[in-house]
Amino acid sequence: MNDPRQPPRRRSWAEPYKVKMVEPLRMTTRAERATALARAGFNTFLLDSDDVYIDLLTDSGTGAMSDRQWAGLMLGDEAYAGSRNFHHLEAAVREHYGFPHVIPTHQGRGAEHLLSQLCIEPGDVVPGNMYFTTTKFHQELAGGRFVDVIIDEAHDPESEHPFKGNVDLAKLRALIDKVGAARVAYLSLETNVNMAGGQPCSLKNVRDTCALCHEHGIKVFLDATRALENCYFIKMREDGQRSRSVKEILRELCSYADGCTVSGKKDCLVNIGGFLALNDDELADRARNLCVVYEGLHTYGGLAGRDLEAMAIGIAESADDDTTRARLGQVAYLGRRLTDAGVPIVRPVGGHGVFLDAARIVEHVPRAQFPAQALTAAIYLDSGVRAMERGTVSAGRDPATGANLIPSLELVRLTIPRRVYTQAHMDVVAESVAAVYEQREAIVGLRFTYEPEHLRFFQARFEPVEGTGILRAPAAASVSSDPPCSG
Ligand code: PLI
Repeated sequence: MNDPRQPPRRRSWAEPYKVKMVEPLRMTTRAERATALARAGFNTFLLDSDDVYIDLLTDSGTGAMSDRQWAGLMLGDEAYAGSRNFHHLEAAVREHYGFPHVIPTHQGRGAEHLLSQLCIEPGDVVPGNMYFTTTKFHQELAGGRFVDVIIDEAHDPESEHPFKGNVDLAKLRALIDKVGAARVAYLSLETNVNMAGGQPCSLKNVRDTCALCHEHGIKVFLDATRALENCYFIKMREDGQRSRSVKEILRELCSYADGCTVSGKKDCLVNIGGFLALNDDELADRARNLCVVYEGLHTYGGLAGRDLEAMAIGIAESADDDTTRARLGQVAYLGRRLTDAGVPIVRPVGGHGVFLDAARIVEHVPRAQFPAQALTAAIYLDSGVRAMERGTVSAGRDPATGANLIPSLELVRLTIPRRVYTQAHMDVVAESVAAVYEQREAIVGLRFTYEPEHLRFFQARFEPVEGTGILRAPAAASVSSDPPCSG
């Protein structure tokens, strides 16, 4: 019986699924990891996954599919044209996102490419709520210039603003006044803004932003890659939304926009796939036509029929309050453990990962020596946990001047794949990051030994600016983290 004089006891929650199949992981020694790190040029993208224990590089395409999705793979209709799986995907997108035209693409950047080529003229500006690497790249490839119109709080890792993904309407208005509406190709509105730490936009802000754009005849395209996760934050944080389902909120959110690009590898719970969805008939015809050139016929867009089926099923599974709650709950758990250990992270904890504030953690490493890249390498060395740099390396260079862009946020992303790791894995991650935090002063900066021309973070190679390891020698000798979960 509940005792009304006692405060209600906090009850644990658990995921709304259980494990049916496991994938063994290889444990490595610290010496093996040191060798692998040097071989990878201190870039975690260049590590072999066999050398990784817990892989938090990305939540993109790394999720676990359900038994229903695996069964769906067997129902693949591999016809070149008009596959029935395309119609299943089309129906799922229409039901959940509400856009009538659906063009599958091999992944999110395929949709970004089509949209950018169709809607951007050389010299146009494309405002958006913080850049994303591939999105901005395709906008620039089409001759556009990205302009950031996100609220200032998004650039402050310590601000507790509940909707750090919001567009600053004053910044957007000033930009339209300055360049003229005719030079604004469209507004690119990302949900759960990745580079800000997985931070959501409010429903009100999306409504107001779209209204302002439409007043000026400017279209709004969502990057709805993590829209469902954004909708759960709306449900929990926005006045009047608590009793609504994420499914209902998603329909309303999308109803304000003119279309969306989606990387299905996130919210849609598949290992490959994406789509472009549109309202406008004529634009959709042109997109279907361009799809044939770059992706494949407009009913498969570079995917197999089975991939389309898995994505259709994944959309419906993700649009479920319990699934999304468990997803965000696991990310929040890791965030809490790191906060308890005193590690500076982006606040509030976002949707798809916990972002370490590398600028504060390794403040002795200058930005020109890539502190977040160095911290990422040190975490891998400690425990075999693979994270990703989201700072100066990811920001790239100014296309006009060639100078390194120095973003306000210098972060390491611990990205949580969906439905893959347990709470015990999160404990190992938290303890490893806390151990590295304690030795942070021993971390040394990095310099390029190879810098690719485009999206350099994927393939760049580095070396330490002093010595040969990522930790100064005395600290490197004093630690032993073999095996990662001994004791
Ligand atoms: O990796 P793609 O091509 O399926 O999707 C590109 C893409 C578009 N928008 C957003 C917000 C993304 O996060 C995104 C890809 N993200 C990756 C790969 C990530 O690791 O975050």
